[in-house]
Amino acid sequence: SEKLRVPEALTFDDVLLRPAESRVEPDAADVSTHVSKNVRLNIPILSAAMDTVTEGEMAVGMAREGGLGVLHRNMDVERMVAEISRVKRADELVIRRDDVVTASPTQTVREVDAMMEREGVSGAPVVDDDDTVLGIISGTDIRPYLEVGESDQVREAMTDEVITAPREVDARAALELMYDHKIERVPIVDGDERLVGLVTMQGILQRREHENAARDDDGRLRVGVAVGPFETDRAEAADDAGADVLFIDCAHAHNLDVLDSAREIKQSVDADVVVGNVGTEEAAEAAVDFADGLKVGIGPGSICTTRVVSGAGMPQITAVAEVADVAAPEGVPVIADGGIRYSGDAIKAIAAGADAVMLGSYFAGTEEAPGRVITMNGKKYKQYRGMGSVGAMKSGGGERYLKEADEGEEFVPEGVEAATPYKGTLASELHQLVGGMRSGMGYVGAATIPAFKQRSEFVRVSSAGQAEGHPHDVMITDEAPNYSPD
Ligand code: RVP
Repeated sequence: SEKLRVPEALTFDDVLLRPAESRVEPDAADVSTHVSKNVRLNIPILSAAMDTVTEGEMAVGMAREGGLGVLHRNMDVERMVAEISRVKRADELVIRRDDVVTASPTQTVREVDAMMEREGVSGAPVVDDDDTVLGIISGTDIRPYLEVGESDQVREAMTDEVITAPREVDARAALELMYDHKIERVPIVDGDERLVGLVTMQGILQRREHENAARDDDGRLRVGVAVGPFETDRAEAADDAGADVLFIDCAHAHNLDVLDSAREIKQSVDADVVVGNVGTEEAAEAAVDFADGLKVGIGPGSICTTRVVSGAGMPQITAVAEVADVAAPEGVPVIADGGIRYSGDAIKAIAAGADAVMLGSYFAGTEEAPGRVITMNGKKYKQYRGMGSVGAMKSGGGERYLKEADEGEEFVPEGVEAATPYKGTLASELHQLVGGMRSGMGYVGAATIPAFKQRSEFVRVSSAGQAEGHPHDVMITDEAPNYSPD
């Protein structure tokens, strides 16, 4: 029957990269990439918009390492704005007035000591009622007063010759001031000597530690935000709060109502708009004229049951390749979302045509992920659940699957609630992930992501070949940091 003359679709385990002549040392490979038309990252990695993967802490961690965290949308708009601000402010040179802990001249030394301890700061500008900077007080000023002069007022103990700087100060000038005057913080003031911010030595050093961070034009960390396909208000609020990239968060973006709405959202925001998920050439064609990026993945996710429940899906390597065939000639970046278990899968996705990859389960076990830590049989796990699972849909995620349940009615879920081994820090996971991807670039002989996409070729792997590729006929005695038999 004609109906059964069907095309083949492949996924990660079906293919391997063909090794090729190379002079590329993995460490020297440049892994920077575009995640959307106007946003570049220094590593081609995104963390998934899931309520057990990406909130502010994960997004800060991802951006500091050069990637992008995409905040999930199982939270109200107010909280979303707060999470965006948290990322945007994390590495700012100038701490804004509202976030600066200040002391008043009439507080007692004891009160200020307790306040600094509570707020986790080691010094504070002293300001009067209209925010005029009168002095600065630090642990060193306070120490001689502890016990004997504890009830003395701050104005007695503070240093009143304050070195301040104007708003326009840059990191180098601020550091020079600090070295010249042997101080650790410089209040930033307006023309009337009113406090508008604070620069600290610690803040400057912290920024230096993250040289590879993904930053916007103002030097703030980048952040992505998921918005529902029909949530224009959320999209506008995220845009106003400084989101760099909005991700239309839908399990089937080839739905024409979703595309109409996404098009409208694109028109009302400044941020880039990535449309997803798609998995076919036709879907890519329907969105490529307005999208700033296309996200690919219909059913590959580790916690996803879409293919089983609905009978629909596209094996991920084929899906990425189909979408990339349409998107690449138009200059629209492609993100491969879901199904990545190993660094080898991630670099295969890029060979298939993706510019960047998004992972959920890989990061859900890290400290930076929001999920609960669970102990089972003496081993630590973290909660990890699909956004289409009953639990996540109950807390608001149903719209991704274009589903709503009326009161008393049951959801038809397309995901499961699970646990994943607890893993330690995001930085060490990313080190393994990106390191493995660099190795892949070395085997193919490509020094950049665009060159790698061009140069890489696949070979098809049989199930015997697949078994050969994993450790076999041995008993693993020591766990490797980048391999676990599943
Ligand atoms: P993985 O990295 O394989 O854990 O997959 C993560 C991806 O799975 C997400 O980025 C999202 O596209 C998809 N997802 C999230 N929830 C569900 C579901 O409940 N079916 N799927």
